[in-house]
Amino acid sequence: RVPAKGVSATKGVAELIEKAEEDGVKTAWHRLLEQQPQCAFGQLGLCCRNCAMGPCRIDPFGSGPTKGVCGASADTIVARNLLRMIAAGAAAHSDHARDVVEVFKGVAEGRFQYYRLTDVEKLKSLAEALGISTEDKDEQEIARELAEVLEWEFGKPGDEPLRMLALAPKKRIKVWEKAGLIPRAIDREICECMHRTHIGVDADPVSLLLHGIRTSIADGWSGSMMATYLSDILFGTPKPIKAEANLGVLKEDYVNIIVHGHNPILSTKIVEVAMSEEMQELAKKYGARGVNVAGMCCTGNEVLMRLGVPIAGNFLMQELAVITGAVEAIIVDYQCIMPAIVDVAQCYHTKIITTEPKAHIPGAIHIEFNAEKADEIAKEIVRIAIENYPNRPRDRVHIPKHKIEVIAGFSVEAILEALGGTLEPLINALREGTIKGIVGIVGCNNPKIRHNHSHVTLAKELIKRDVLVVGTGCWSIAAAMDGLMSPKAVDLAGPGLRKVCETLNIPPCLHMGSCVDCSRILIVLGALADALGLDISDLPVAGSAPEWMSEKAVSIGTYFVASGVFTHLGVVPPVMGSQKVAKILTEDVEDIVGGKFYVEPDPVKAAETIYNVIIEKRKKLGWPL
Ligand code: NFS
Repeated sequence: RVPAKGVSATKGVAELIEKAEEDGVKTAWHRLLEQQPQCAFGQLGLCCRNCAMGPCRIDPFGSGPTKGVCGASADTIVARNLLRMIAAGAAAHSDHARDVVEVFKGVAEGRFQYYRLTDVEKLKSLAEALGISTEDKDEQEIARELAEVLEWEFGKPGDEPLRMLALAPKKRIKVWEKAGLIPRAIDREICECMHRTHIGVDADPVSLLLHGIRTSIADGWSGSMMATYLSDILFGTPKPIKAEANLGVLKEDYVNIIVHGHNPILSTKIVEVAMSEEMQELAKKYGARGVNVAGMCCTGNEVLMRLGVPIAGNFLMQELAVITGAVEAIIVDYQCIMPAIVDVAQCYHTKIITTEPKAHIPGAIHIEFNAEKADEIAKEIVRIAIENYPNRPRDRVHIPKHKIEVIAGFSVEAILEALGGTLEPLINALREGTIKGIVGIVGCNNPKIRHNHSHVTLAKELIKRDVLVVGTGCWSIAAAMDGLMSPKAVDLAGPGLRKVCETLNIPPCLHMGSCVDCSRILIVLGALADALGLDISDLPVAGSAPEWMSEKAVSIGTYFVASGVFTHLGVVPPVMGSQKVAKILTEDVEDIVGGKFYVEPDPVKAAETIYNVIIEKRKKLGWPL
């Protein structure tokens, strides 16, 4: 049994874990218990299965083998494994971006009638930033030219830098140039990760890790950045919007549909179609009062930020949503979708519907989505959910009561607007010390640590020290469910931050979007640095992924570091098998890029250290402490 009361800081989670046990259902927490003890070689990063002479393991205590069959040392193996994690993470973000580019291109060419260019201003500003003239051109024409440039980001030949790097601050580019870290093409860097880590190629941990940094820059400043920009252009740039968070957003007498995954191309359509008169009426025919759509994980963030769709939970809550017994369908695209939801769904009536050619789950219903027929397909999917309503096992339904108000939608543009159109008020507040610094908290959940506890504790510890917290992903959902994104949360902020929040009418924790929207944080940092004539590494800022688990989070953490940010990880990464690699990541890398990793599982201690780093940076700038 899982000690339900202790596993989560979020209301409603414990009661559903207890329900799972009563219903004979296993969750990630149960499966984690079954996995104990987990392999120590794997945890240390000391296991190599990159060729068939292995698998090889290095003895961390030095009494067994110190080299793999090919002669690879612990340092080589650990660095190679980390590089592959970065490659996978960058691939996930960037392949998502590629899908958005394809739809964007289709819209530009007039092929996709169900999507349109919503934020034309953003379209023009991105085009201009990339050197595409917009004069005397209509929006379709600009979009076509932009699509072509962005398509080439993935596989362009030659050694020219990525075009999207035009959005990075000049001072950063200099740092990267000096260290030979400028990425050339997204797919190329990812491909090179795989090449370098093949048997008998790169054995030097330094050169392996530097290429990891280069690959992560391609993710943050191009792949993820593109996904954010184009999603804004297609669906609108988020503005502050009120909604609700936590499983209590599910409704007893409505057809409940959850959109889960990452890409707004699918989820936005599902929301639009489900909310249509036609579908609401259809739901009534099946005995429900209507259709209710809620989000989960990062695509939940996408539709929360733009449409105010309530968010039901973050990564570790996907199975719990099914366990409520009140969800007719979970509609997924890709990433962070546990295959387990299909197993759990077998004990209830929930239909799991996969939609992506590259993400099938055995036992799910697969209905392939395509942008050309978006509305027809979305209707077919929503209909399946509605028709499933009469199958709800009424005697086994339990929706926790908890839900809470959240203000989301803080895109860079929205933040600027709250500030009155310029960064000046924020810069002044930072300079004077009303706000001591800014920390971006991002990333997943991990059942190895108490669900959402580190997310909310770190945030609370920071805002009480007058540090403005912004963030994305599962962190932002955790913060929302804890009330940290409601105006009332100013009560938890220090006096300076409180004053700023009250003047600007913003919460002390700002929801900036999904995981690809970590790129929004980069834009804010770059703009702050430029406005002050500094480099990002000089700013009193930091990053954190307190409960990370995915390879995407490794890529994000690395591009934060690459961008000059002191970056905290709350879960120990699998690198401790090599002192050398651990030292490079937590010390030496700072001399090259100005940022470094810092690992601390305790969120209170982490907050202290992060705060001290911010104070150190303020000292160097001569700003009041
Ligand atoms: Ni990002 Fe982690 Fe997944 Fe989103 Fe949540 S688990 S790395 S936060 S949903 S991508």
